Amino acid sequence: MKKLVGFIVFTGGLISCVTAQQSSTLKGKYKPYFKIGTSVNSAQIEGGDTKGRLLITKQCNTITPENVLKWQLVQPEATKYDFKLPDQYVALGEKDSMFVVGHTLVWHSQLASYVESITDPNQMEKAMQEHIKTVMGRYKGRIKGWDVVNEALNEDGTLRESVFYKVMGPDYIKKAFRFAHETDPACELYYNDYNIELKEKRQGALKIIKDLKAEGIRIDGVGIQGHWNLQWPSIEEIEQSIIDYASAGVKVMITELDITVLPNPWDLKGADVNQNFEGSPFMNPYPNALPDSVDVLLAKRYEDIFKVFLKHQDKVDRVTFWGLQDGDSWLNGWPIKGRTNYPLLFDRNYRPKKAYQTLLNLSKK
Ligand code: 9MR
Repeated sequence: MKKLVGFIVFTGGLISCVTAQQSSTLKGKYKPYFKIGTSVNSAQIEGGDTKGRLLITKQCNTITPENVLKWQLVQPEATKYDFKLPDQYVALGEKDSMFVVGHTLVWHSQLASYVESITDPNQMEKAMQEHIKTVMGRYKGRIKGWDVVNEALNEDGTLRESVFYKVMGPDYIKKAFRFAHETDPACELYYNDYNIELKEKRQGALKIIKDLKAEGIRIDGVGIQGHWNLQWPSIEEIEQSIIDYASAGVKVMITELDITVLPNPWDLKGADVNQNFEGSPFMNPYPNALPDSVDVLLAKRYEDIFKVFLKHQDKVDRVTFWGLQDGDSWLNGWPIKGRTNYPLLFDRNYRPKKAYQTLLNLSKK
């Protein structure tokens, strides 16, 4: 997109106005509209992945830790914390003045085993409070927004029977948000989940937001994870969910965006397809390179998705990709191990793909 920028260049005594490309980076391009981020992994945090580190700094103004702040890693035992990588993560974001996100405080997955064995409601509440106060408290004022509760819903919009739900009942969500707000009153607090752009599950997420607000409990944003594919979900569903969440009074964030280009075994009928297709060329069609035709489809899909984000830029606060380059993506190992997927904007050599160029050149219309 060409945009006349308001500065003047002196060239050999001549004065001329400059028509410039709006920006040569994603964070620059989308700065007027929403933040652009990526999840960061241990190699990027520790510095082993120097190319990755440079690219993150260049392209992003917000980061999310892919794993290092999850309960199992940061507090593996009731009295044992490991803040080595989380400390480095926060410092990495601060060094370049990025908006540093915390992911995630209360989640049934990647949970420490001592929590899984708690059966007494008071003890569970104490464990939750302790975890939130200690982990969130350590980064008070530095981590600017936290995924307080992650993936609390079933696909039909009812509450998942997680260990927190079973032991504490449905109010565990309110308690988690209260503890978080008490710990860092200035911090933004989010509910984060996948498939909550779909109609049924969206009703569940809206209920969580409304119930919190009805009791005056702080919630600032909803995180639509955005683990999508080339056809699904529809742009209409994405758009409607942005509208519905904004109407409920929260900021909309796309928190874990990636687009798989591989066949999905769960779309197939029949049992045990996962095992049957393990290692099969049918399920891993591009082991060496992404065909140009699919690269084009991926770029088009990203374009369609970002058009709707731009259309609702007054409601969308942040778009974070789940991984920087294709080699980093969890989708190489899920739902089938050992595949070669291409869901992101940069290839395995950190080179921008067509989708990147498309997003950089997209005009807001
Ligand atoms: O990308 C993460 C992967 O490295 C972990 O093994 C996995 C464990 O559950 O979690 C992945 O990230 C998840 C995120 O924390 C929450 N939403 C779904 C993401 C993909 O599974």
